[in-house]
Amino acid sequence: MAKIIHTADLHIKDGEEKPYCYAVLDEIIALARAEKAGFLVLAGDLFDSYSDFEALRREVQAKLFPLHETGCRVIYIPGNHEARGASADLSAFSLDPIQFYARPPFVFFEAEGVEFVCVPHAADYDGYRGWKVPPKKPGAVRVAVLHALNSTIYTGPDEEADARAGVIEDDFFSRFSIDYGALGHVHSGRRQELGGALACYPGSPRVWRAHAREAGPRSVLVVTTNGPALDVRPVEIKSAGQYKEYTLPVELDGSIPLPAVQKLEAALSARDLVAIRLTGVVEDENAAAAAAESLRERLQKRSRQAAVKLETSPASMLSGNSLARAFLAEMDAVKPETSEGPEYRRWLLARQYGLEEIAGRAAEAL
Ligand SMILES: [Mn+2]
Repeated sequence: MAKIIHTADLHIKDGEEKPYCYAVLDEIIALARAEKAGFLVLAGDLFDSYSDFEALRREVQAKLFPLHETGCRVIYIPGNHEARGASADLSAFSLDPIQFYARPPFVFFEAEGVEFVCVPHAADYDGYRGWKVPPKKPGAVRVAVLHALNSTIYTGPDEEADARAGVIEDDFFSRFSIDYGALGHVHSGRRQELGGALACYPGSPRVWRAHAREAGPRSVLVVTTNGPALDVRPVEIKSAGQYKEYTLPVELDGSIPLPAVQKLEAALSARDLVAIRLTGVVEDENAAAAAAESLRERLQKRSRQAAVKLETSPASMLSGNSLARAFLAEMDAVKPETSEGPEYRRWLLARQYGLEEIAGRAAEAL
């Protein structure tokens, strides 16, 4: 029986994000210790760029050293990001005792009855049919470590337009008798049977950017082999926080309803990355912009990072619209007497949604 902690795409970055990245790494190391894992597999993009790799590799090495001392092998292949802006050949670096495999096309080794095929990231893997991978020993479990896209698992486009990953074919897994594909590159978790193997993207263990693919709890995979059977269990990384996005309607005067802000704050953790879209029709967009900035400052105190985007339109765009004028007159006629309480809130929302609807139709008619 062997136990492997499988993670990828930590994207450790120098500068203000460094403490966050290290908190995530520390939690992964603590998990590997607690699980008494025999292997920690880092399937690429451990660093965000070559310069981060160069600046921080010694610190990361020092962090991982005690784990190695307790008997956990650390296996690491470079992803597409380690090569970003590289001015030296990655395979010339030693991260000892981390088993860093950067020499193309692959490195094969066996430990504790597990055979590893470690494939550093490449722009393509077209020549893999010619690779001299030894035949699998009877009773061995074979793990491929890859940082790549696979079109069966991930059907969307590579959203990293400036740093695309090589594509690995399904046939790779059957050809080399792979039991488990320890993949990296796709930041949301995925698992799929591929050519007789179970291939998994653990997803990034941290929130790398404001993007839907980063949403949801961040986790790593604990893979336990029991003969040919594999058990794969995700474990959430709490220090990662989550990516959360919300749309908030603003009032006609550009203000943001306080109850909505308080509700949102209550749902945030200090590690979260939060992105807000402010929508609605406003009298003056400058007032909305000022409210957006103060909301950003307020949320910044309650989260790791906050971004607020203004997607409003000014009501003056509608002043020449007869439907809008008639609608506002009707709404004024049913305006509640007090400007507080749920009834007034409902009225405000109804007016706002009505105006947005009219604004949308007016835009279509242009
Ligand atoms: Mn990548």
